[in-house]
Amino acid sequence: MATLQVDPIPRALYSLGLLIRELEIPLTNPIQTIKDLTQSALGNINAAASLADLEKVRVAVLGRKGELAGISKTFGAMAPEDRAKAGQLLNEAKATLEKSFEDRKASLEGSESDQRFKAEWIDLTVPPQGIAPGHIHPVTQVQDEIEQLFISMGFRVLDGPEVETDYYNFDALNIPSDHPARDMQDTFWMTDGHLLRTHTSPVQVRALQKYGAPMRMIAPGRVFRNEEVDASHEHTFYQVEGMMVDRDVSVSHLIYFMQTLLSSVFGRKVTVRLRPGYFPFVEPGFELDIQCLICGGNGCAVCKQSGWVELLPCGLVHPNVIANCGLDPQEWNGFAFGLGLTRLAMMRYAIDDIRLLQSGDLRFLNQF
Ligand code: FA5
Repeated sequence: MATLQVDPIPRALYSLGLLIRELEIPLTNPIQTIKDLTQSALGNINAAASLADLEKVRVAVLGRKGELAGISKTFGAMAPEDRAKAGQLLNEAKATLEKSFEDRKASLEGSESDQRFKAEWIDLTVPPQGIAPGHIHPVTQVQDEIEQLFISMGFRVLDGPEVETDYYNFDALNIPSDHPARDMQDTFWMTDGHLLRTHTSPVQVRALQKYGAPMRMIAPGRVFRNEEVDASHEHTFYQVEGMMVDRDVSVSHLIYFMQTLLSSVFGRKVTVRLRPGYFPFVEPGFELDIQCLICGGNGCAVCKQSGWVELLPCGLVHPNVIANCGLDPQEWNGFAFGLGLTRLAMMRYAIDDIRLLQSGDLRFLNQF
């Protein structure tokens, strides 16, 4: 144990006759302590294996309450000339340690990012594993084909709102509110008086009002009906509206386009029948049925044992609709159709239950 000589006791204290004591303060030599501490701290800095370890060393040695700060507190008890020497040494030690700390930090940062880089390294040339590519839904596949076909024949593809007004879904299509035909399509009404469109026919009116005549357009889209679901009926399904308005359009134009549509989608002969049908927005109106391709016409759940599936109702646009769109029915006429797109996809791919199409069942969807 070293003995530290304290400053001479002021004369005044002698004269006052106060108790004179010889102070003995147990203290290791601070200069030696600084040297020892510097050596061991340098060792610890170099031995730090991570940035976190290094930070611990820094706080223990160089921190505000660290060992160097602790030593400096003992300087007050030193002789002034020793104090100056110790102070200088302390500053040198601090500078040495700080530099060594920064060097070690830079090297650790480098190696840690090297390690991370190695750990996170990705070989971009490795072929992907277990990725199941998606594919186009069968209804969308048929829709895409129909769009391409009609575009090639000079039709434009239009869209319309799924939430419709009473006016566009019914009134403008010659179905006033007291008309019994409103009951043909069970409607989802909204509390504000709007409705979910029951068919794509409102787009006929919107198109003619917006673009006028002559007009060739199709409008694929989703429609909604509040009805019982079975093998061939959904509450939500797809239709493609089609319309051509010009001068002197006749039923033969209509039949030509229907034939072109069906032979393009099926790529082979399919049996259809045309029979009279009633829709207030066409006159004359027809039902075009296809012989059921699920059972070959023998009768099944899809065709309700009839051998026929209602697919493509159509007709010549009613003069009242032409007039409701602001056109002169004496000058303009046309044909319109409302293809059951979901049912067409069923026939095309021999799907025997319409509910599969929106089931989200991957065992079903992955077949396409
Ligand atoms: C209409 O919706 C008329 N707007 C079609 C039309 C347009 C006629 C232009 C004349 C001129 P319909 O309600 O029959 O008509 O429906 C048309 C087609 O949609 C049907 O032939 C059928 O293929 C399909 N369809 C009707 N209800 C359902 C349903 N619940 N689920 C699946 N498909 C349906």
